[in-house]
Amino acid sequence: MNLLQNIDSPADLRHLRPDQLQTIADEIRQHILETMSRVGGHTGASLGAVELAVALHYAFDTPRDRLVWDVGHQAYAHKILTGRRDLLPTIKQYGGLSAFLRRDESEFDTFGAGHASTSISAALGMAIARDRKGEDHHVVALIGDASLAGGMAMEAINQAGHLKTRLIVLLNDNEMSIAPAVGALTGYLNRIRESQGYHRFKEEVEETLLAIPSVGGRLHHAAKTMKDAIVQGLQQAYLNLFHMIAEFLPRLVVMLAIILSGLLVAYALKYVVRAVLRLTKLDRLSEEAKRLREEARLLPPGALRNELIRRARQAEAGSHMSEWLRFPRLQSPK
Ligand SMILES: Cc1ncc(C[n+]2csc(CCOP(=O)(O)OP(=O)(O)O)c2C)c(N)n1
Ligand SMILES: [Mg+2]
Repeated sequence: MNLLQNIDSPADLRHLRPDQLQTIADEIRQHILETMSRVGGHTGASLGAVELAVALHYAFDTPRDRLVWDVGHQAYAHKILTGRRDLLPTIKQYGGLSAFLRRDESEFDTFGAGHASTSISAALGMAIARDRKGEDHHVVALIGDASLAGGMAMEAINQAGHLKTRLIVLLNDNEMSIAPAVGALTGYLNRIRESQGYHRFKEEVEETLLAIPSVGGRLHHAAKTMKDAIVQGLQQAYLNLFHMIAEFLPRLVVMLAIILSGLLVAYALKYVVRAVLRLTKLDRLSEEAKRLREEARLLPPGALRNELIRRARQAEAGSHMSEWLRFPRLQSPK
């Protein structure tokens, strides 16, 4: 209890560096285990909420910001951090600390609970009062996964969403109630949790690395540094890409416009050339028709003359303007 013995209030806790918080959490856990093994009490739920209590008292300005615990049986770390560290052995005993939260026991106990599912409702009331008084502190409700399924919690969520009051609700989802949690909401929470497969995977990798004797901590640190570097590198690459796009986009648009208009001009030219060629061919065919008619006129009536006249007509038909100026794709099938 090296660090913890100097923590008499959350204000003391907030003087620590973030890297000291895990030590504090470990010392609190040790204190709870040692004490409860002697005097008895709610051990499991409280052991599961040690880091949560440390983080909340560190992040929020308690008691100005209001923390509202649900049931209260998981708040031993909260009691230890809020000036009741040395009284913990008196818990659940006559004249001693309550096993739950009591407003007359500490100004940090904002709501005396014992029943489950009350925290959001109580916190909502506090948030509404805060707004009416023109104050600006935070109100944070902490609720367990089983208590969240209680009717009162549902009513409070419904009302809080309706009023849109500024309120923080934290779900302490330990997949546990008095017995393993069941029900539709538990199923829903499980589905959300499973969809966070990446976080699970990350936790498992971290746990595996940390479990390796002696070098585990360093391996974990190295892996984290490497992951952070990759993430940072990717973020930088994305940023560079966006910068490049922002810089080159106008030029790209101009280039595309030039290419597009070039294509259009080439396409138009193609048809001009084709039309010129056709007109030339038209002239040639009408010359041919004239020549054939001339030759046919010199011949006596008969098969050969008829053949020449037929070819001359063909050439005349071919030289017809409307026929030859029509572009091939627009021609109706014959
Ligand atoms: C109205 C009411 N019903 C039942 C209980 C009994 N009870 C005590 S703790 C608890 C469930 C707590 O589970 P959870 O909210 O997930 O918190 P955890 O213990 O996991 O931290 C229940 C139902 C109660 N305290 N109040
Ligand atoms: Mg639970």
